Formats: sequence, C-alpha cells, structure tokens
Amino acid sequence: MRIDIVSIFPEYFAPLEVSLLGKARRNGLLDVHLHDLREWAHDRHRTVDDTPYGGGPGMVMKPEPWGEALDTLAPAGGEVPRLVVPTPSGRPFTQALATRYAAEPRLLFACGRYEGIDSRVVEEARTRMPVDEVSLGDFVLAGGEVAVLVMVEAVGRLLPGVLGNADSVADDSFAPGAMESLLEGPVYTKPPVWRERPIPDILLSGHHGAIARWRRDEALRRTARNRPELLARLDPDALDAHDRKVLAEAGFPVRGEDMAH
Ligand code: JD8
Repeated sequence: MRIDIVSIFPEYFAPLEVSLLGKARRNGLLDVHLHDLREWAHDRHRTVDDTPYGGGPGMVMKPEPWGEALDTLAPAGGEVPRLVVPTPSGRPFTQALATRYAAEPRLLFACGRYEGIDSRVVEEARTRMPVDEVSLGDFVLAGGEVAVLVMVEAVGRLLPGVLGNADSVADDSFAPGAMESLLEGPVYTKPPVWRERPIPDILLSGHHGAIARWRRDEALRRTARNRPELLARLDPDALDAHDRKVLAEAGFPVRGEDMAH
C-alpha cells in the first residue's frame, strides 16, 4: 500500500518512522510519502490560508495549494487514490472502515488546519477520486495530523505481514467476528504478585478451556460496564447460556432459549 500525507506540519509524522510501522516501511510492506502543502503555495510567504467568506473567527485553508497538491499526487491517468479528509464533521472512523482502507492500493490523507479546508476542494476532488470525510470522535482537535496518525496505525497494522505471528488482528476488539466486538478483558504478566496484588488463579491453572471462559466472562463484564451500547450488536445466537448468565448478573439480561419467554 502507498500512503501519501499532505500537511503544513509534515514533521508531525516522525512517529511513522518507529516501531511497527517504521519496520513495515523498511520491509517494504508500507510506502509512506510525506508532503508539505507549502510546496504548492507559490507566493513569497507560501500562504496557505485566508479569512473566511461571510466573516467569522479564524482562517480557512485556501483551495489553490490543495488543488495543485491533488493534481500532483493524483494525476489524471495515474492510479487513483482514495482521498481521506479528517474533519469533526465526518463520518465515524471505525475498525470496519480501517479494514476497508487496508484493502486499498493507495490512500491520500489531507490534513486540514485552522477552521478547515475550503469546501470546494473536496467538492472538486470528488469529480476525480473517491473521497471520505472522516471523524475520530466527538471531540475537537487543532488539525487533522493526529487523526491521520491514528488512522495510518489502525490501517497499517492490518496489512499482511505487519503484525508478527504472535499478534493477531483476528482477536482485536471490534474486529469482525472476533468475540462479536467485545472489549478486551484484563491482561497480566510476571511477577505473579505485585505490590501484594496476585493475578487471578485461573490464569495459572493450565486449564485452557477454563481460562478462555474466564477471559470471555471478563470481556462481557467490561463491555457491559464501559460500552453497554455494544451489547446490542451481539448476535444472541452466538451467546451461550453462561454468556447470558454473566450479562444478566451485569444487569443486561439477553433473551435466549434457556430463559422463560
Ligand atoms: C481536522 C482543522 C480544527 C475544526 C475549528 C478547531 C478529526 N475527531 C476530530 N476532532 N477534530 C478533528 C479535526 C479538527 C480539525 C481539522 C480534523 C482541521 N481542525 C478545527 C473545526 C472547528 N477548529 C477530528 N478527524
């Protein structure tokens, strides 16, 4: 996969040189190209913003540099990228969307700043490439760079060969089919007792079935406690009687054949 990122702060993306994604880039699994939007601003001050039409606070990113950047990075006749534009007004970025993006040959991320990018840029881009306006969540950042870092990691780790054999995306929370989008349960490692706190005995039992059952119970309880709205996504047919007992004890009874109708 090729990823192009356009920003007025390309240095924001230094983290993409380390750890998992840095290794993936060195191994040729991921091809990331950073671009400074000011390359396409030709006045003496390399201006990329101006005052908003209709008044109001702040500045808006000018369309001309963005238009020329997209002309350069997505030229007619070349492999057409999917343009991803982070914005608080976008549709939610989810694991499902990350999975779809991981199947794309090219992604082109446009990092806005100030009050955002002149809306004609997305409007014009839609005439020549697929465009997604995407939001990380209901909070406000100062620009799109942090959102793109998050999305590139969420997508990059899904690419074949990026995660080692020991790590599997199939067990991720929110991965399709993996425990039906339950949250992760608690994890522990050595020492067996830390500041007088032992680990759950079951994890030392060697009974793999019982351990799997305990982990699922803890995932159900944590999901009920922290993200009860996810319980509605659970396929009732995928819940066994013990699952329903745990959920009922957590205050979320789920109808099943073992319950009186
Ligand atoms: C892109 C400019 C700042 C936004 C005036 C604050 C995503 N979940 C998210 N929260 N915030 C963003 C985001 C914020 C951005 C830009 C993404 C470009 N800003 C603006 C409008 C109000 N300032 C985001 N994904």
